[in-house]
Parts: sequence; C-alpha cells; structure tokens
Amino acid sequence: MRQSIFAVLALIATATSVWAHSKAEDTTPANEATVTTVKAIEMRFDDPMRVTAITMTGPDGDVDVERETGMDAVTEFRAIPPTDLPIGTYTVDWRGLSADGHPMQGTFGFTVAD
Ligand SMILES: [Cu+2]
Repeated sequence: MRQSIFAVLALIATATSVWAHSKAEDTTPANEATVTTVKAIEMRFDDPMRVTAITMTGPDGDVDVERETGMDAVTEFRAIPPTDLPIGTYTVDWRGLSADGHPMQGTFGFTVAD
C-alpha cells in the first residue's frame, strides 16, 4: 500500500516536470532564415522562461542587443539589435530558467543578405 502511493506520487512528479519544461517554440528571425533586415530578435516559449542571458555573434564578432524584455519569466522575449547589421551569418545563444526552475539553453541562427 505504502509503495503504491509512492509510485503514484513519482508518476505525478515526472508528468509535471515534463509538462513544465519550457522550450523555444519559434524565433524571429526563424532559425536558418535569410532576411534583409532584422528589426527585433524574438523568442516564443511554450511556458514562461526567465531569459538570463542572450548573446548574438555575427561576421564581425559579438553584437550588442538591447533587451526589451526584462528578467521576468515570459512566453515572448524580445531584444533589439543595432540597425544595419552587416551582411553575414548570425548566431543567437540564450540561457534561461524554465518554469520549473531548471536551467535551459538554446541557439538559433540566420543570415542577413542584400
Ligand atoms: Cu525542468
């Protein structure tokens, strides 16, 4: 009897942690997209994510992006890159804390063309 209660509790805990695991659903620009301008860097999550760090690198190295979203947990994160990004390929790396408190990270990339 006691064992079966623990088994049920373990099942519930597992299901909850799987459900609570946020992930990046999609991004702007889309991963592997080719674009001519980048007005904003956006990431959408299926559950609130506290994005703790975001870095963007391009053909000339690190690019400063200005966070529009603060340190709150959000389902839509937004940051603004400098205008007139040089042509080339870019990578965005982010780190965050999932709704269940687990550290998460992700990366996506895009190309700026003429
Ligand atoms: Cu988790």
